[in-house]
Amino acid sequence: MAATPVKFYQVGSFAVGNRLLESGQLSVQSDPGRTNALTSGHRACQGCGEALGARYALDAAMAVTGGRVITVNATGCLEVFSTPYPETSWRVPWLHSLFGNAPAVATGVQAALRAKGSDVRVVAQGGDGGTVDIGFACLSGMFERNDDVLYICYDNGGYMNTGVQRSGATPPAARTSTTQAVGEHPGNVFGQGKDAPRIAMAHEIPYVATATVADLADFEAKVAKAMTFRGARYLHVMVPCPLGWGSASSHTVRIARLAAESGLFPVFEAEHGEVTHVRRIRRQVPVEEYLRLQRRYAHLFSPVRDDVTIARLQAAADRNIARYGLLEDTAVAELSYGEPVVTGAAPTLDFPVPARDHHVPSTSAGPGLDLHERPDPLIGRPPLPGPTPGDQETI
Ligand SMILES: Cc1ncc(C[n+]2csc(CCOP(=O)(O)OP(=O)(O)O)c2C)c(N)n1
Ligand code: SF4
Ligand SMILES: [Mg+2]
Repeated sequence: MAATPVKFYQVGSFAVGNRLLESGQLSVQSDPGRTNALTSGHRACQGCGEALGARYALDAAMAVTGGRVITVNATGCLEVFSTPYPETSWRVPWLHSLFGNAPAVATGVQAALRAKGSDVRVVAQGGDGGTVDIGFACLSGMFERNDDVLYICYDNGGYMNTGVQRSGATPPAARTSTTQAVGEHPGNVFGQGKDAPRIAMAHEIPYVATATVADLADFEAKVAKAMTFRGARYLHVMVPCPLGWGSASSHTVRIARLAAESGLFPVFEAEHGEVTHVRRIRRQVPVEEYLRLQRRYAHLFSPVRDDVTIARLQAAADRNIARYGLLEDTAVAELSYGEPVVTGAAPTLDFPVPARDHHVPSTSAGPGLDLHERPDPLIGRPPLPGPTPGDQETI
């Protein structure tokens, strides 16, 4: 697909993909030749993390595949704000599925492409409700069959498009329209909900990663890396929603950063069920710094401070930090990156599909593009910023 020239109006700042950085650190978004996958004119709220995330994700996927991507989109804010019929803001081949069947539709698209002998890749995307709730059976099936699809979940912790109802990804204590801040335990309950990245890992698919819209270079790099794998891949992205979270639109990136730096949202990568990298936290911030910026947690601070609930949330963050080693500098185990252990004989299939445990380092950039050996995922571009030493560790 032809690239759309992008005009940059800001100068002298680090905005628009940090384009004033050294060439070796530039991101896809800093390139005026990028696809501009989700262009202007859509109707997302100001400061929508989902719009920001989708633009970066698809531009990165297009860049690494040479523009050979078809996108499948579940129903939700991303679909609704981008495609009010007969208009669209998508500059990529884009297909709207139902609320709950994006993984199945993506599987079908991929099967059709395979039957035609096409090397076009498939990226499916949806909100947390469409992913962890109504679409979960389809997603689990897609994982279990190891279909060659990258699925991206934009997690804003609720059914935002229909009025901020609770989803299986709504965090504890958060107020939504169906978990009101009333009663003995106001807001969403503790002890429920789904940890989708860990459930995806339990399927032992080739690649699972989490990211936030606060670290877009990391997010771009993970999308690009995901496209070097064949088989099912899952990216779970934290995308603040100013409307649903009751936050300032200017705080979207700040809140996403605090989610990661508090430990409430662990940022990591996993291959074939094993964690391979974590995004280290330079300075752990108390969860309170994250909570206070959002009115969905206002009941924790007013009319009286709820120390018990705040402590429970802090404990959840501390547990993540311990579980993923987000602060520790000791490498637990040196995994052989990209070299999964294969056990048992592969089943006989009547059509050729990539073996479950086989990482095929080939994209339309040509054979041999292997990010594990060559951390330069973007075709014809300077390499993406790599992890800062000491910031991201192999464990
Ligand atoms: C079968 C079905 N049930 C309900 C709906 C209404 N519906 C559309 S989008 C949506 C919520 C989407 O939530 P999520 O997937 O988290 O995406 P978000 O809007 O938060 O980005 C709902 C309930 C629908 N379209 N189809
Ligand atoms: S309601 Fe939330 S997710 Fe939907 S467009 Fe607005 S900010 Fe984005
Ligand atoms: Mg949602």
